[in-house]
Amino acid sequence: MTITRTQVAIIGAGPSGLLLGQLLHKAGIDAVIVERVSGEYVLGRIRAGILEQVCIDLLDEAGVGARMHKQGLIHEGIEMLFDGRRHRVDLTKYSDGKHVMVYGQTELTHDLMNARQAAGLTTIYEVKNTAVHDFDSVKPYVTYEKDGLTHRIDCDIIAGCDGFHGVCRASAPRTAIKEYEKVYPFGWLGLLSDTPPVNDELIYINSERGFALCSQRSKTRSRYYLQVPLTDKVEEWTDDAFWQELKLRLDQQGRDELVTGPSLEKSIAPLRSFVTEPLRFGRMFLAGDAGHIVPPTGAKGLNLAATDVKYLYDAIVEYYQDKSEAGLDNYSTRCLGRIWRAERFSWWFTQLMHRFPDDGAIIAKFQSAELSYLLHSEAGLRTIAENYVGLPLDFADTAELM
Ligand code: RFL
Ligand code: PHB
Repeated sequence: MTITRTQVAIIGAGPSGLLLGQLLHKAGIDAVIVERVSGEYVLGRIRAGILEQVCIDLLDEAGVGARMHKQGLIHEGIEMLFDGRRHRVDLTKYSDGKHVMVYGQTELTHDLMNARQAAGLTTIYEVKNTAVHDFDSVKPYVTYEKDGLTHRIDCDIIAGCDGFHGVCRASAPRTAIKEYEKVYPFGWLGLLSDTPPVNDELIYINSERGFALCSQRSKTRSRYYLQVPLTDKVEEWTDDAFWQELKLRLDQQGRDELVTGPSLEKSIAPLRSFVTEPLRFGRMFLAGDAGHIVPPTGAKGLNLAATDVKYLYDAIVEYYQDKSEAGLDNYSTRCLGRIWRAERFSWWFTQLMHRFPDDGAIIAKFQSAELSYLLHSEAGLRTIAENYVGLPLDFADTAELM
């Protein structure tokens, strides 16, 4: 067995792990990342597309924001389509000047991978049987297998950035963990295509045939989603069937302007709300999807991951530079304040926009009435806008009020 030593062992090279690694590197703190799959596989997962300002700021702080600022698209509004009519939410007006950025998770991950490689930092891809040990002591360590050999990393801190199916949360003692979960009775079928987006801004659609979303990655690449039953198989959805169904959920303007083309990728994602409490187990800390999942309706998953990483990074720097554990002690509480608010918004927005199999016609009427109220009320527009662009970071400091 080989034994190496680092300060922070990071499990998972998704956006959370890579961003934490980059920030720690900038602060002169040594970290090693281990990842179960290959770098190409990580980049092949088509996921988030919308960054909040806190996420943009963090990427700048990590020194990887240049391409994002060049290629990302600033969006100051979203459109909501229901009862066959579109309504615009002016995000900037109703959030006191904020906006979001369209920049794919794939691109952001690519930027972080390149920066890590350029700095000569270690990421070990395609590891097997990762295990976390002795995190209830001050001498935790990680083991993994690579090319048939077992390796051990001794460290001070383990950062569990290994997503929803990772090993870190699963290794926390069952008596010390509480998990909250809601699984939704439908999924999102996503399609990526090199076609110009149907609209300059995203369109969130509540239609009698189910939810749909018109999103984008650039002026020439579109990302569309359809609510589908969980029993649907992606192989059964031809591109033609997808485009036809999307047209049926759009309005006439959308049908006229939609440009269709071959799919680059199609996949079905289940929808789930999930929170783990706490996020700290001795010297092991969960960040990003390892600790919580939101349904994608509010575009919050990646942004929440980024704020966890910021809080964890701040705490680790404080630990090494000031020899203080106060930040590590507060990590879970700080994160959970923000997480629960984003969970609430994502759940609320999901139930407002989707057709649930057991709901009768009256629920569709309630949804229309609520949307109509929200979109014709300054308070309603502000509620949507300030949540969508992301609540301020210091909201978390009011967690004790919850
Ligand atoms: P990830 O991206 O899942 O990365 C975790 C990494 O850990 C690795 N891993 C292991 N490595 C070593 N040993 C083990 N035992 C391991 N087990 C797992 C995995 O291989 C993986 O590489 O989690 P991370 O880094 O926390 O990032 C979270 C985000 O990926 C996620 O929250 C977002 O994609 C969610 N999301 C969205 N978020 C937004 O903020 N805005 C959006 O517009 C948005 N759209 C979306 C989304 C997620 C979606 N899906 C498919 C769930 C749209 C969709 C459709
Ligand atoms: C995306 O572009 O993938 C996307 C955008 C907004 C969402 C969810 C996903 O709410």
